[in-house]
Amino acid sequence: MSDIFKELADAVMTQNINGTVEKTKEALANGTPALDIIQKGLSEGMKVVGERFETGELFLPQIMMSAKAMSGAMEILEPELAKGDGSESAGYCISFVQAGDIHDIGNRLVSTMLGANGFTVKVLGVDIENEVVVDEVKKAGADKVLLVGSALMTTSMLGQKDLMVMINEEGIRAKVKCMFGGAPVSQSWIDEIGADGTAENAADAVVVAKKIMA
Ligand code: HCB
Repeated sequence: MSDIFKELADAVMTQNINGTVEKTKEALANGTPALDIIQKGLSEGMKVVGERFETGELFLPQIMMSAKAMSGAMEILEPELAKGDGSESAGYCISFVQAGDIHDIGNRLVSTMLGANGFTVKVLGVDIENEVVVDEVKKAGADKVLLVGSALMTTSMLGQKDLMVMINEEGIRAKVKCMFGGAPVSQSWIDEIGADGTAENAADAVVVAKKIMA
């Protein structure tokens, strides 16, 4: 890992809110691409935070501080990511975080990247019930709609399975493509619930979304 990426990861890992923002500004000023700052720096730090939480080395207040640090950096980075490539419309998406789940950092990032790459994105936010998602699909004028759902917990992930059942029962499966992601989501889960794809990170999400919607 290069020095600046390590410094960014360290700032998140040590809950250094001001330091994370300062390092992010410094990296941008030095010409580091916004997406690299996130994927090679900040997200790597957040991964370690998650692991240390799991092993009991860190506690919830510390994760909250790390999340605050990363969110502060994202406020600076999102306008950079949103600049876009000027491409023609790639389709209509509805993005949301599953009911019971308030983890929004990854979903925001994926939504911003999709918007920057030609998708029209309706962002529903966190803790969204499946009924709301289905209503939004019905309200959408588009012939084809991409659902971009996130779940960061094994519990909220189960809601994705229920959503697939609901979409089938409502008779709208033909117009809906489903891309789900978040740490616990795997390709085997996607296959099991009959969704259309998953992605490891925001850059990958753009590739997968374009493929699914082509
Ligand atoms: Co939270 N939390 N948390 N948490 N949290 C996790 C998710 C655990 C895995 C930590 C652990 O135990 N190792 C764990 C879940 C365990 C499980 O279910 N297996 C957990 C837990 C248990 C909890 C609480 C229950 C803790 C408690 O209260 N006792 C609680 C739940 C609250 C709730 O949702 N009801 C909680 C709370 C919090 C906060 C508030 C402190 C904070 C969230 C702040 C926020 O989002 N505004 C938080 C955080 C930060 C985390 C970790 C450390 C990092 C998550 C994160 O932001 N990652 C996380 C550990 C982990 O994920 N391994 C931990 C960085 C982003 C950039 O990555 O994976 O979200 P991402 O998104 C990627 C990727 O997945 C993909 O692209 C994104 C961008 O690259 N992607 C998609 C995401 N969505 C996609 C959709 C698509 O269609 C395609 C791709």
